[in-house]
Amino acid sequence: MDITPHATAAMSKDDILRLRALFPALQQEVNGKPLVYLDNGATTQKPQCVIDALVDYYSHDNSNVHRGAHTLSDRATQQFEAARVIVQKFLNAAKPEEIIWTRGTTEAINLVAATWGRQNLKTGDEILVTGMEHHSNIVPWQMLCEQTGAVLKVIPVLDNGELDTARLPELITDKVKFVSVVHVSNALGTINPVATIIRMAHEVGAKVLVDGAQAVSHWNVDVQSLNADFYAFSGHKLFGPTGIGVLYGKEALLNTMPPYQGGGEMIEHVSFEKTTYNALPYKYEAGTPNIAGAIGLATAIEFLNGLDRHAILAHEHALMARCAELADKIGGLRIIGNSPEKASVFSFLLDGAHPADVGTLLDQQGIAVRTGHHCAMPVMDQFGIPGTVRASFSLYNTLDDVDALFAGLEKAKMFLL
Ligand code: 7TS
Repeated sequence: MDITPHATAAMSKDDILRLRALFPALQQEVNGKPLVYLDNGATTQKPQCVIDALVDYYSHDNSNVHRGAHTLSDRATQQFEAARVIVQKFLNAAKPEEIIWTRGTTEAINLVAATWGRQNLKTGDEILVTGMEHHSNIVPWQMLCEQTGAVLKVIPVLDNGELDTARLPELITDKVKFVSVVHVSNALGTINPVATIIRMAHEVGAKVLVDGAQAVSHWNVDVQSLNADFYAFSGHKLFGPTGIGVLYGKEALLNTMPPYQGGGEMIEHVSFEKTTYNALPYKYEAGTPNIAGAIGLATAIEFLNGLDRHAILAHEHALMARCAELADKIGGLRIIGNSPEKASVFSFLLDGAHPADVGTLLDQQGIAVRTGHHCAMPVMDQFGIPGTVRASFSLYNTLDDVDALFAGLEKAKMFLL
């Protein structure tokens, strides 16, 4: 999907309010004020259809998958595998076998580090990440470096929050065996040029994982046109349940990698002498999976498929434009992350105020934001700050929510400054 913002008209306020009405958690007061939920980067709220899918599954079909000789198990298995196909189509993966269920983005990245990484890396090989990664795309690679003697290298971030792409040719050398890069930064909102990075990495024979945790909720990602080797995301940031996520991997790669965890489901035959492993995708899915979670995530994707995602993206850009306009007017606000390619993440500091205090004062007014380092300490260090206040917007946020945020900040300033 074309992610340039101006392709389509944004949604009308009535459209947004109709959408918002489908999310029960948004229809409440917090601290005596209507909830303004601006913490979508942490997790999105769930539409009623997703909640109903979970209740329906547990009320009627609850059973273990792929093993029961009975009707409920058949029903659960069919829904679980249908969910996999829905995710496959959502990412435009070539086959359902390329979709591995995980607990989330974190587990998906750890899976690749522990399997492909341990199998393929040796002393002196390089792994490349960006300076704006979430800890879940740093620490698994550091652990792998300790185990293999590989070296972690970093693509620097410019002061405006953009990736320093001028450094790519000197960094992507034939020492680099793996590149793991965030599609959209959760702390800055920066959209990274992942297609370019993938192309350059492939030219030196490296494999690439894209951390899509903050991307898939904003536009349709096509893993084949990106030519990503691996793509990871979490269901809960995509209007689905917590505890379910996805690792996409190219079939040929997944077939050559060793399994991740051992246990039931991932085996073909077990004896004390030798165990053989199941075919894809089950080879990577040891143990009873999060069946309800997979069904809930598929319901969330079908919900999204029923919406005009271009119009939603244009709407999210309109919210960010309003933020920029109001940020200019309020004194002493410093935006952290001004990349020209940016998703609907508004990270900032108020001069002289600690982010945690700003967050508390906003919460007292019913406005939910996240404060702190956002699990991205290295990029905070680069900006020389301990953290930010982050408002992250989603399809159900209105321009009124942005106005409420800035009115809330004006009030907070009266207490703090
Ligand atoms: N990668 C990115 C870019 C993220 O934003 C997050 C979560 C993760 C990975 C990890 O996802 P998980 O579902 O496995 O935990 N980011 C955030 C955030 O910004 N606020 O809370 C969680």
